[in-house]
Amino acid sequence: MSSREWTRRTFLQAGGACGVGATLGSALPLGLLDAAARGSVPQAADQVVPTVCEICFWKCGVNAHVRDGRVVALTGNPHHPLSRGKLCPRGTGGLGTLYDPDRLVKPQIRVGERGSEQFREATWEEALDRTAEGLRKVADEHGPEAIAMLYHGAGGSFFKTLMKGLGSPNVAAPSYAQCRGPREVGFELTFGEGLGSPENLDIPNARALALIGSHLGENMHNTQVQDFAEGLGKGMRLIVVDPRFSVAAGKARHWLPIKPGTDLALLLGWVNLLIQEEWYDKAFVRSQTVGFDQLAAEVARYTPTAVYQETGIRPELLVASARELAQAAPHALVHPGRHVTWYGDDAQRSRAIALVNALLGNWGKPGGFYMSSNAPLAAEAGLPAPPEHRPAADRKEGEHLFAGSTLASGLRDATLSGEPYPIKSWLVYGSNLPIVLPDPRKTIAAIQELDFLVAIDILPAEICGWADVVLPECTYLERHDDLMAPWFREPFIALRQPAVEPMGDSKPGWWMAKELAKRLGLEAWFPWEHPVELHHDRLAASGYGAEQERELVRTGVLKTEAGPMYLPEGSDYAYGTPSGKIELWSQQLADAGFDPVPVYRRPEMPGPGQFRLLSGRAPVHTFGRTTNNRVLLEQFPENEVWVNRAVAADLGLKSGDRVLVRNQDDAETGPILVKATERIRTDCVYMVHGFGHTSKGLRAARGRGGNDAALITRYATDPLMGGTGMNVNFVTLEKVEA
Ligand code: MGD
Ligand code: SF4
Repeated sequence: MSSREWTRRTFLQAGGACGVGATLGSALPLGLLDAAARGSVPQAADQVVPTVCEICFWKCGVNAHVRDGRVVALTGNPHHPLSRGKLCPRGTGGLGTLYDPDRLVKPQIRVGERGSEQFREATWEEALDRTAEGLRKVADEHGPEAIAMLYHGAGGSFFKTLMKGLGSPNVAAPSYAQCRGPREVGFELTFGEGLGSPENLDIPNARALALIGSHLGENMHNTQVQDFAEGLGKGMRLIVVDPRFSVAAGKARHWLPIKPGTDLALLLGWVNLLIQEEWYDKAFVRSQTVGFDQLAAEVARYTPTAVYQETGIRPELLVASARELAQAAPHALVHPGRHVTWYGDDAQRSRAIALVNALLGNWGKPGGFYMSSNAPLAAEAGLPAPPEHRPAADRKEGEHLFAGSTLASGLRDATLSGEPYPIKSWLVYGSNLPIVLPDPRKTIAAIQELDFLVAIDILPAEICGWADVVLPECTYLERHDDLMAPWFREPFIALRQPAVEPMGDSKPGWWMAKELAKRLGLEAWFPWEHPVELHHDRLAASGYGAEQERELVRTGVLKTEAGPMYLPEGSDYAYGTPSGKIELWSQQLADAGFDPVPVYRRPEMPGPGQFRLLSGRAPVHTFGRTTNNRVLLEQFPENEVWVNRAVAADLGLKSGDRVLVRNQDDAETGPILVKATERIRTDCVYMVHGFGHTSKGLRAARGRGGNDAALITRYATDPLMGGTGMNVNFVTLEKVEA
């Protein structure tokens, strides 16, 4: 028996190999007990299949309860370190995605104009042939680098392999330049490493936590919200800096209702106070950092009074909040945030957050940044050497020097300009680009420059309406993806495996990528018949045996031994910076012509009658991905525009009215409901992102609420790394008469 036959049989015996829900003897009572305790699932389900959630990108372990070939409930996998037996409301509502009546279930080929959303159904054979032909033609005429892949989600890994085989480096996810990229850069420049996902924050043991616009609880990352609740339960003191009285602010000891755009001034004010009052951790700073004297000199001008003039935060509140952090140090944290692309100074603002944390001396300490570990997992072996290729087209030489990943917005811009070289085809996997990238007008113009666009999606999202070919993927509950082994405080490997058969003629991404590879002469990049063989090979090469493989299939998780979470007192940590220390003053930045210590520069402020547009999350939705999910829509049917109550009264508006929101470039969205509230400053308005869809196929989401992305026609590019700050648009409101 070959190792491949053995693998397949092992997986089949343990269950879940081929798209059929598995009968999991030992997982059944565990899953049911857990769920029954929460009273949320039927008392008797036929099968429980442990797999990995994809309603957002946190990747919790989910147990799918299957009866008669249908998933009837989703519960948190108690074995999985990220869910610990619980899901967030979005994860529980994943059934609304699985059984969405608007799902794509047949391949489609465009028949009308691009963007007209007119398609005919096609066979897989025809759709794949057409896709391979489109890609091949572009590669032949312009070189393989003229094919770009824009993606979001774990299933993208198989298409990334395809891109490697083709010889294109132009692969990007918007989660970098449109989300947490600036934060990674700010921390890399200061501590020599980024924070990744999940971030290594020891929130349960923090005695003080400051949130800079991170609206934990509305922004729902399961483990982090559990940690947050645990920390608060243990008496953690909370400081919330937000122009809006968020749910988290309701639990805070100090709410700092900051003027939007001025956080960097506030952070530098905290740095200055920690130094001037000698509240910083002197021993830590002496042994672990360089550049303290230069930092102290640079920040001396950010006095409480100067900071007040910019931020509107009263000096005594600035001092009290800094003292709160200092008193709890080193068990105190300033949360680094996640979606930090706000004003174009985002990498420097993140660096300022890193500086406050450095002065609190919390690196490697309980209640600070813990040391993550990950389970050993070998990369796929035996693949051919990738072809030589040109550098990525996302930026020009010498531009955005500190970017650590390819910029999705940069690939869009290269498509539009043809510089540094033409991009002529997009392979889009699970990313609704007209809503995800700032300035949708540019995105549509770039699409018009393409010779070929293929979209791989589960729903007829807006991007599909612009595609030449649409390939329907089955959902995360119907497919295998590659193994996952994230860095976390408890290292583990997790398996995504199907609970039920794919709906209609939808197919897993791995199958599509492999079929395309065959047509493109790249079979050598997919040397397996089924991903379980890939899983087995990677596990075997990492030293895991048959019993561990079975455990992974049976419980969805394989845990390994964790390294120490904290650094021993006095230990010599080798920071990944050029100096090997935490860099309070950055030579790297100075050499590149940037501020070695962040400098606050006042951003443009809204004019008379205008409001700055801010956006955020709701606990039951993930961007625009869930706003067609009828289960979740029952809980949060549409977004509202938050307006300060006094301002609303001046404008003749009250809660429940509908308005059109128009920006400085005359872009418009709505009608959207008004929420008149004291919980927001007078100079800004706020809406939850992800609503206001226009695609005809999204029958539940279409025309519901307002689309903040339509109003983001202006953005500020981060000079260090190319992130796109989006909170730079100003809007007015116009009442729509009923
Ligand atoms: P934002 O969405 O930008 O980022 O989560 P966050 O890190 O929280 O947060 C917006 C908050 O910032 C709002 O409260 C807003 O009022 C405030 N804000 C806006 N401008 C300013 C300012 O100038 N200064 C300050 N101090 N505050 C400001 C993002 C995170 O959420 C990410 S990246 C993902 S991928 C997940 N997505 C997601 C989801 O889609 N749905 C739900 N429910 N949860 C999610 N969690 C994750
Ligand atoms: Fe799923 Fe919620 Fe976890 Fe995201 S945070 S993976 S939606 S359960």
